[in-house]
Amino acid sequence: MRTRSTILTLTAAAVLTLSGCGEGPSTPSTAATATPGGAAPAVAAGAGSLAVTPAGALAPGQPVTLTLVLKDAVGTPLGPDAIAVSHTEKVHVMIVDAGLEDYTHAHATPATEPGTWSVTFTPRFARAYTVHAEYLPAGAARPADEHGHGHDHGAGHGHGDGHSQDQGAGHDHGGGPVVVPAPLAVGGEPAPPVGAGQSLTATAGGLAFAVSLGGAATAGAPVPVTIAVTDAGTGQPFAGLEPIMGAYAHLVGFPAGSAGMLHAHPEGTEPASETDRGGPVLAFELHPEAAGPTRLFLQVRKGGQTITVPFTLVVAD
Ligand SMILES: [Cu+2]
Repeated sequence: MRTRSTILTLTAAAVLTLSGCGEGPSTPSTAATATPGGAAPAVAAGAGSLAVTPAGALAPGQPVTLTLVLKDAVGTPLGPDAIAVSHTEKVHVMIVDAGLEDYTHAHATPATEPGTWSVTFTPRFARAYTVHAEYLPAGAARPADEHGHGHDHGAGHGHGDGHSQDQGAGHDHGGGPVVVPAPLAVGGEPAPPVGAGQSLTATAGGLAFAVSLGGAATAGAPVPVTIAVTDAGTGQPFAGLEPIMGAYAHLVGFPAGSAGMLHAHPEGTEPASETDRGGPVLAFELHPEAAGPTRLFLQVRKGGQTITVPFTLVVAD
């Protein structure tokens, strides 16, 4: 089932890459309205559909506004009333290129047409991209959401099973957030293959990050992941992570060669106010779905600046 939906999504992406790479500035690539979810039952099952249309020419370094049309599994447009706030926003949009190098996490704002949202991003490459829309259907809001500080993955916050993420192409896991992908071709440039080597340490924004696995990372099985944060200058543990979108960190993963997406937040208490601080160790539970390299992007905030840190996790079969 998972494999089938991935293949269908990739087929749609391939078609788009072929038809959507005209360089003409006046071709707002109608091909980009191809909706893998709309036509493909395997993707739409339990989830919904996403159609993406750029409002202008797509070119590296140029901001472009994308129009997103969100529909539920039976084709009803999803406007602001149909979507609950999760992690401070209604519609999170994760955009990544096929080489898994250029990652954007943005938020969509409602547009005039029912179910229509807009979001602006600036691609770095003339490559194929995937746009993932993540939202929590209003009816799916959990009791935790009533606390009013952006809890969405209710089960991950001390309610028992520690499952604190959503994942996969159009996957809807029992009332939690829904993630729906759609292809977007910025250009026809081939993306370099995602490196097969594991890379679990990085330095960014004056901080050093080291990922540790609490077991083997295997497709289809949960694995505990901790990320230790230290001051890159002094080597001292860093416990000053500022809240970002209602959490101390966001960990988003993309398996190479798939339209799937993982999204996890640190276990434990989420920030209740702007002055709360997180770190020095962030603990997650990841559910890798596909064998091979998965690119992880950690987002944290320090000194008011968002720091985005890439890692590569190699997942065994
Ligand atoms: Cu998040």
